[in-house]
Amino acid sequence: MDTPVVHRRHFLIGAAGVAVASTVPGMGGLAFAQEAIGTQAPTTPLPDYASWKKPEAMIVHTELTLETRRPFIGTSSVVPSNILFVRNNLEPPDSAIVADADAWEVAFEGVAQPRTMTVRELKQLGIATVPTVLQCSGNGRGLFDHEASGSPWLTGAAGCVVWSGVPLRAVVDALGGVAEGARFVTNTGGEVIPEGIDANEVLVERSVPIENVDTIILAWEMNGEPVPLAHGGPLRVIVPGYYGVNNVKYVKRIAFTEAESEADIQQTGYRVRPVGESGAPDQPSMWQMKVKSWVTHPVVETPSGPIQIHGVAFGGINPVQRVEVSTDDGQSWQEAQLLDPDLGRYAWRSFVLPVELPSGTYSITSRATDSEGNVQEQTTEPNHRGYDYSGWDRLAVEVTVL
Ligand SMILES: Nc1nc2c(c(=O)[nH]1)N[C@H]1C(S)=C(S)[C@@H](COP(=O)(O)O)O[C@H]1N2
Ligand SMILES: [Mo]
Repeated sequence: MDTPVVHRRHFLIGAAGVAVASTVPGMGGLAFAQEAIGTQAPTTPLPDYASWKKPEAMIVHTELTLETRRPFIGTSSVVPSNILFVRNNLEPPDSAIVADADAWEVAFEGVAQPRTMTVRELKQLGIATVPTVLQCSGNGRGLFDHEASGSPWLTGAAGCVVWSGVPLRAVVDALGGVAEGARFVTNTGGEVIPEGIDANEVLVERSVPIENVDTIILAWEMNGEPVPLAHGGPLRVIVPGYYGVNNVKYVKRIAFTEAESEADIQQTGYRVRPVGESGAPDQPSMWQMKVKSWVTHPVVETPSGPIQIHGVAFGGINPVQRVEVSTDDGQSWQEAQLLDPDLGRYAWRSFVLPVELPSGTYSITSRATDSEGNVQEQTTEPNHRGYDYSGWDRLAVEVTVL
């Protein structure tokens, strides 16, 4: 794609600027977004395990956190693997594990006949294909005013991906069913835990409610190829509609448990609470995602005349029902058209609104509604860790129509 020039804007000059200022106290988030959505040359090289990504499409926050630049998201629903974001809590395992992917072993516990199975054996039990939105809990963290620790993701810690693998239900049936009393599916990542630290502090082990047993798949294929190491190959848990962290990569243990995992990432991490409070197990866990959408084109500037405003929308566990677009900072809204294909309730849906805009500066944003009538929020109240900014106010883009 062409490389748009990123212009610094003077937020208080002009009518649109005033309107933005009224909904963006401090304006830090939006100003930051304006700089980072552009396609300026990358300054930090890609880490080795993700060197196959398209550098110009990625913001490299750290070696373990790579974000997709906003305008690189297209309208054909599926995000190509080479621009999909990456988020690791720990160093990924050695790439040798994907060289012989079928030999990877997973321990199944909390079933009538517990045992270890290889990917080769799992491939004999069944196959399902599910498009899902993979979104980090911290997507949008950079749009909050408070300085929550963690990567200041904008919109690009999310992507719609097609997964293939075995339905967990088929595995459970083959192993005699779930043990009595189980309330959670607890999945453990296959990273090597560094010596000398308490495993619970770093272990990537997440529990989700057992109801998900009928939608979870254990995926060995992503967008038509074996799941790459960066995205959790040889085998990854996919919990449709749930935040990224629940989609455990290089899964080595799947247990039906009475209690949630003891790991910090479950007990105190990924808990939604007011700014300044510590995480605790009685706070909401980052499980089901919220209804959300954002514009992906135009995002910086565009010629005047006919403009196809487009973006993506999803409803977590519910399908998207409608998307509205505003070009005047939320004062008026127009119904956008949802584009085909509809890849199902867990996928995102592209939308488009054709408009004609005279030269000037516009605050453009979108607002999605899901099939249950849940409407994307106008603003997201700060939460301590800066989880999932979904407000259409700060997801707006300031676009100069030339
Ligand atoms: N084993 C393991 N699984 C993991 C993680 C991890 O660090 N280790 N990170 C989680 C988080 S926080 C997110 S957002 C997603 C990111 O998936 P991706 O790197 O394929 O984009 O993986 C999740 N699964
Ligand atoms: Mo995440």
